[in-house]
Amino acid sequence: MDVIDLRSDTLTQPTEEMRQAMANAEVGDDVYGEDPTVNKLQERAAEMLGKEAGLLMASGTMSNLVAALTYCHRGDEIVMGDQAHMFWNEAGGASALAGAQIRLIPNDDQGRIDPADLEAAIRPPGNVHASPTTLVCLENTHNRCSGGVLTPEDTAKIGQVAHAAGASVHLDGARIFNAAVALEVPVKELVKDVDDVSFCLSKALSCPVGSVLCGTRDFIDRANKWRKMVGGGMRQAGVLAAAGLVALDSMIDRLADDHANARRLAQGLANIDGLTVDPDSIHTNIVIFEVDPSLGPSAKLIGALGAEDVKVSSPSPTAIRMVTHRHISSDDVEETLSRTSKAVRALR
Ligand code: TLP
Repeated sequence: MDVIDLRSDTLTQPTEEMRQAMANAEVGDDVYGEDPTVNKLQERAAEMLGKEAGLLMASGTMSNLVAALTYCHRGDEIVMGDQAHMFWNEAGGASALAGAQIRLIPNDDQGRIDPADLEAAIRPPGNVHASPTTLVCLENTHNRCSGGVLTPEDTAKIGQVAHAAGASVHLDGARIFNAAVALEVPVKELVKDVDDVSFCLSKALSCPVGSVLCGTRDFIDRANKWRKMVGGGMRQAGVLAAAGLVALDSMIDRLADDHANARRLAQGLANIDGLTVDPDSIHTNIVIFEVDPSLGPSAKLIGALGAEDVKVSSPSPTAIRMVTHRHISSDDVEETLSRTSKAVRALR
C-alpha cells in the first residue's frame, strides 16, 4: 500500500526542470547583490506582484519576521487575526525578536478580519500608556481557516482602515498564488492594497527552499539589513532562485488541479459519518474537518489513518488537516476517502 502524504504542500519535491535549472544556475555572492539568478527572481517576483522590489528569504517564517523587524520598534503593537500563522506557528518571533506585542482580533471562517474590529483595535501613537499599532498583518490564503481566500475588496477595506490610522499592512501571502488561481484574478490585484507581501516558493509551487518578500524599494533596502542580521544572507543562493524562476513560469496554473482535488476530498469526507466539513467552503488546497467527539480526540483518528498509511496533520485536538499538492492525484483522493472510511469504522 502506498503512503498518501497529505500533511502539507511543503512536501512537494522539485521537478526535473528545477533540478536542471539549479545545476546550471549562474551564481554570485548575493550578500554583495551580485547573484544574477537571485536578482532575476527578485525582479520577476516584484514585477508579478506589482511591487518595486523583492528579497529572497530562506523561509516564510523568516520573511514574516523580517517584515515585523522592518516596521516595528520595541513595544509597538501588531494587530492580526486570531488564527494567523504568524501567531500560531512562528515560534513567537515577532514578539521575541521584533519586540512587538501581538493583538488578536477574530478571523472568520475564511480568514477575514472585520474592518470595524480592526478600527476599534488600532491604537494611534501619542498616548504614553498605549502600545502604538505600527502594523496590521493579513494572511491569504488562510492556513488555519481551511485555505480561505481574501478577495481584493476584503484586502482593500483593511488597507483603508490601517492606512487611515497610520499603520502599515503586511500580507503573509505564503499561498497567494493559490488565492489568485481560485479567484481567477491577477495576483497583483490581491496585493495592491498592502504595503508588502511575502510568498512561499517552497509550498505548492514545489521549490525545495525559499520565499520572496516584495514591497517598495525603500522597504526592501531596510529589510535587507534585517535579513542579514537574522542570518539570511545566503551567498550563492542562485541555485535556489533558479528553481523559483521555474516555479513562477510553470507551477502556478496547475494549482487549480490541487483545488479541484481538495474540493472532491471535502465532498467525500462530508459523507463519512462522524466527520464534519462544508465542501462549499473549500476554495484552495487545504481541507480542515472536525472529528465528532464520539470518535475520540482527533489524535485517535490520526493514529488510525496512520495505520492505513494516510499521513495528515492536526490543527487542533478536534480537527484534522489534509492538504492536496502536486504529488496527490485524483486517484489518491479516492483512495484517501476509502482508507478514511475504514479508519473511522475501526474507531467505532
Ligand atoms: N505553514 C506550514 C506549517 O508551519 C504549518 C504548513 O505546513 O502549512 N505562512 C503560512 C500561511 C504558512 O502556512 C507557513 C507554513 C508559513 C507562513 C511559514 O513558512 P515556512 O515553513 O517556509 O517557514
